[in-house]
Amino acid sequence: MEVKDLKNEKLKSWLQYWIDLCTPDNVHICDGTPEEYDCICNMMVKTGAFIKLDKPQNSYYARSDKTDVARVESRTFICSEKEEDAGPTNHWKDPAEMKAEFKELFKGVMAGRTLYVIPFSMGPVDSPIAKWGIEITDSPYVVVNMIIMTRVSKTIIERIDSEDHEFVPAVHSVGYPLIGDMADIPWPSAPVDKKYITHFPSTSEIISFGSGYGGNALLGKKCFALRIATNLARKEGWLAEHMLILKLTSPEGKVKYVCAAFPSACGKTNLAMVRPTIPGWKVQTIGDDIAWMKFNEKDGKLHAINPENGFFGVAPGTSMKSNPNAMETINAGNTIFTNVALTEDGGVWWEDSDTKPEFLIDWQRRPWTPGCKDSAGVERKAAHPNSRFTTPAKQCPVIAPEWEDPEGVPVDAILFGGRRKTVVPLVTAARNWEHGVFLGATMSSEMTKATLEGQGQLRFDPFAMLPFCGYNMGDYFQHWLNIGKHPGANLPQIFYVNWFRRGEDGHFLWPGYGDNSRVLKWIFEYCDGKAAKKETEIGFMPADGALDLNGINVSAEDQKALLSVDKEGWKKAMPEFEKHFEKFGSHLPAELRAQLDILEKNVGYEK
Ligand code: OXD
Ligand code: MN
Repeated sequence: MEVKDLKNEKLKSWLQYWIDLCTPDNVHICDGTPEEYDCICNMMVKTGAFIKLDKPQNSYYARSDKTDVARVESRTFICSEKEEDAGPTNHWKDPAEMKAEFKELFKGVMAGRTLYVIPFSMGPVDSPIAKWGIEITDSPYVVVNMIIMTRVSKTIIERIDSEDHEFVPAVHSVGYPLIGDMADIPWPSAPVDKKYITHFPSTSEIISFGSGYGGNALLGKKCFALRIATNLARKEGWLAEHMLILKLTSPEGKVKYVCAAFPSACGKTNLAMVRPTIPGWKVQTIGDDIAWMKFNEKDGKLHAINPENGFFGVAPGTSMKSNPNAMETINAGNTIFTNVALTEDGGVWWEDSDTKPEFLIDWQRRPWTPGCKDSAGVERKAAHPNSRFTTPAKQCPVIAPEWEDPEGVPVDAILFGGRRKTVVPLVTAARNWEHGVFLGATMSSEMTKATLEGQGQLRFDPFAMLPFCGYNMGDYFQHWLNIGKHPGANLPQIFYVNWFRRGEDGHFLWPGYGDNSRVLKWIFEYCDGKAAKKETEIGFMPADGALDLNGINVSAEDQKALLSVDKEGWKKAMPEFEKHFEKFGSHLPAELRAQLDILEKNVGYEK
């Protein structure tokens, strides 16, 4: 298939516009087949962009430019017609001005390169919850990562062409044309102040310039499945969320589906694949990062799909101890590693993994030995802290058989949570939907730096969506409240969890990891109306003795701290809650203001 053969005017003229502007040497329409994947990987090995690893099998290694290592929130923009619609938590650019700037930036930008056209589905191709997109990119690294992370197929472009199927148009360039006989480099990208990751809600377009890394470039993930999808979900009455999805099976074989939103670095992938420590309980994975949930009119429940097809996980900290199922997924092969370290025997390594190598080549191509320091005397990490693995979800040993069910799975419980050393108990159940939305809207995590400095500053990250909500966050709160009013809705129960509470001497009060299944068990019973619970100032909590602690040692004192209300701590936090809500001005729903008033009254806070 070639662009000239396309019949659909919208599709054809969109593609032709960008081809004419970017002037690539070649155009390649991707089909997502294993042959295409292998062919592009081999080509990248030849150009030096990839190293083929000896282990795991069929796996590759890439090192980025050292200035292009993470999502750049400061260069991420919502280009709504009105600035107010982007809201106080997003950066905004005028859409017409942005497009005018892109006309210049993209002029000839793919000279010397191939323009790849990637047709993809977010979610199982024919799911009523799935959506389709086409990403144009000049990065072969993006193509092969997209083949793992989304469902790429030729059928999608053929059906867009013949059925006029809706699609999200997404354009990406690394912003590094090869002019004349200029040689390419392993990781082309543009300087930070030239990078743009932009979203146009009124046309559902995504345009990304200058970065080849992760969410900046794999446009199906954060740009489409969250920022654009939140806009579509608001219009169409569903939810696009930064949540894992897991299947929880009791020893009696009863099943519940749980979604959970935690900010980055709070263990979403670990919980999605957790190995329970309580006999007979089973956890299986549906997704580890994003959930799309739509009402199913038959049972009135929100049904969730994982729109992704792979895991793009942070490598450091992933080990047989923290997440054996993720390690098995990776070790099954077919994985792309980015910015980790290389071992002498042709494998990869990162901090806090299972081995202690004596020698490595670090992510910046330098020799590394344990304890080696940089020129400022600071111990050097071998892997970049945001180094990643891209690996197919289907390789996960605990992937649930229904993970690709086009109808999605009926959600019984939604968990919110963050990393809190103090105040926030192990688990709280919301009194009702509005209270649950309040818990999501006031989600917070301690900023590590602030904590080190002893300031205990909270960073509010509502619904773990701070960098991912594609419109005014206050209106997004209202959308969540509206979902609760859906006629005939059979809503999930909402909970707030905190695995990270510490004692005064700094020790973790809760063992975490596999033992988090004990909290999942209480949640399971709660959803069935069978959990022993007590009502408190902040919601419902496990009654004394209700949490299954058989076989672990949590002292009576620690249990008390984990499962009681620190009224003084809550009282002290209220001014920060007030400040957080003030940001949303007239967009803050009255119901949430009323929820804050209830909390303040319950904990005895006077304004
Ligand atoms: C991610 C993130 O990469 O949340 O998933 O930053
Ligand atoms: Mn994420």
